[in-house]
Amino acid sequence: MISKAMEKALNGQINKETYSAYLYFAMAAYFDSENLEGMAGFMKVQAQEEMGHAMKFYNYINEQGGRVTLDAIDKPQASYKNPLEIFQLSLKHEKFITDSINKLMDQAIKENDHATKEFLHWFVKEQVEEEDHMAKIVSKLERVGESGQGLLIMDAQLGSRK
Ligand code: OFO
Repeated sequence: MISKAMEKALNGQINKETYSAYLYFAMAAYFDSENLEGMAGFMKVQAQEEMGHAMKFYNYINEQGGRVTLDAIDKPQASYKNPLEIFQLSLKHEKFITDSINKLMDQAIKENDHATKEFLHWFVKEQVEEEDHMAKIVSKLERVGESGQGLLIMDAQLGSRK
């Protein structure tokens, strides 16, 4: 069993993970409109992973005899300056998610909720990877600068993500 406060907080995370998926789909749509299919493909895979994260919370709440309740999803930004801005925003967003996971962990510790702490460990590790992944892409795109050729190489590289 989880507390009512924990149930509410975990439901809040379902919303954030689903918003993450929506945000990355919006970014994919921008890339598709710019004919950067590799980057679009990368963001589609990312969006699917985020739905997987939302489902982990969904399943955990149910396993713990809680009630899943879904809230409205915010509208994501639709237009962007360039690929660098998109990956900078992605990194910023992942930092926001890390902060949210850390707050859930703080709550689980405060409530002495060992099962939820165990469940959240996967996300603590996942966020280290997510931030590292986005930060590396930002750094490469900064080096690419205005080079069209560099951008196409990055597009091909990012498109190889399965
Ligand atoms: Fe991007 O890790 Fe979930 O939100």
